Amino acid sequence: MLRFTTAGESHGPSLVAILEGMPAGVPLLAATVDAQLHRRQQGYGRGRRMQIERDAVSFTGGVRAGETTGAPIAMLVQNRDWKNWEDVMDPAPRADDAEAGRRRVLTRVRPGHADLTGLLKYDRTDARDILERASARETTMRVACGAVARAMLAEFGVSIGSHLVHLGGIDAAPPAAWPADLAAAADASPVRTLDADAEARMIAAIDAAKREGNTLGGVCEVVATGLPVGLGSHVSWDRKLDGRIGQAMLSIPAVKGVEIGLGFAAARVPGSAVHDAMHPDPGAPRTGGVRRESNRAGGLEGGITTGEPLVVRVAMKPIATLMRPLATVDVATGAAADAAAERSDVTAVPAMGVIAEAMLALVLAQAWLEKFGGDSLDEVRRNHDAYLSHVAGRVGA
Ligand code: EPS
Repeated sequence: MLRFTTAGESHGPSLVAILEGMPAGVPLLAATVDAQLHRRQQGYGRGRRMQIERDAVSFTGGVRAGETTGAPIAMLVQNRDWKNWEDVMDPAPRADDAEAGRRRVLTRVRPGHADLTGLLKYDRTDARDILERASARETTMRVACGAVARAMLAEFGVSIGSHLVHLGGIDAAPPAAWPADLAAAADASPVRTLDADAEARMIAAIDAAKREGNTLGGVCEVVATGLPVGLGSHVSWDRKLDGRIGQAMLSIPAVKGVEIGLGFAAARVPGSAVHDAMHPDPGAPRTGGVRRESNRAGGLEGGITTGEPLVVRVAMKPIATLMRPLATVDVATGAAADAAAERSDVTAVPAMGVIAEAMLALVLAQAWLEKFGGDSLDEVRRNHDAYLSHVAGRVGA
């Protein structure tokens, strides 16, 4: 079972993750992880924090001489901003704890953030205890774990990319075809869109939102190619791959919607305009010797991969920290107040695409190891190759 957990606060000393269940023998360099961490730090509309951080991973377990050993993979990323927050975030009690200003206590809870719900649930008086962990800074370690999952999947020719298709009311024109390296093509744009015309309008919209003290949401499309038919299962609710992808995506901070294939649009048209007609295609083992006329299903039927590209769209609401704040309640006094305005981003939708890629990589690597599981990469490869050659002879054989 592939599983991971993360820990660490946005302005604490460091972020950590443990990824358990990776087979031995997966080639893995810190630079491979760092390349993904760097991608997550980009995107027009980020705040000053991203100029402070230079996220770089240290392996502290599970990797030796450039390969995984099969042991839990332990990873650490330092927060460079920690040096500015040591007094505020010190794990030890301090004599000046009572000085609210010095401790950056937050009580004017932000609508749309975890500030109030978390503070009440965990019975804290300072929402900083909540927001430091609710911060999307945590996604750094998801991207680190996702980079390891991608490294394993890449051994089998699976590749994952994303691009931004909507930002703050502006649609990008859908590309005629996805570029061969979708991730790299999108990374060339400051908002990670493939539509140069929309890019200019999106940048102008981000500038306008910043002037107005506002924030913007958007939608990214995530695509995985090179998958075989047969990951996931139809037999139980919690093994259906679409459900697992939905959960993974909705766990990303501020993500409010997920679509697979046609998604919501499938509800508005008849079945003949939704389902993908099939034709014999004996030379295509990944799709079970079948070719589909279209891929409206987005690469999943019955909770199982079809072998067509897996297509997921992920919608993010605007960030909750507004420089021109909404009305709220000060939980220290009970009085009406303006919400706190902390340093933040105008938009992080371009980065969300990179995070969604990582989450998809983790779900797919988990399903991959369930299907082809082994303790070494070679064992996984033998299981995978034997399955594909079996499937190649199935339809019409
Ligand atoms: C975040 C607020 C900003 C973002 C941060 C998420 O940080 P700060 O409060 O330090 O200005 O930059 O995102 C990251 C640090 C990151 O690495 O993505 C928030 O409140 O969620």
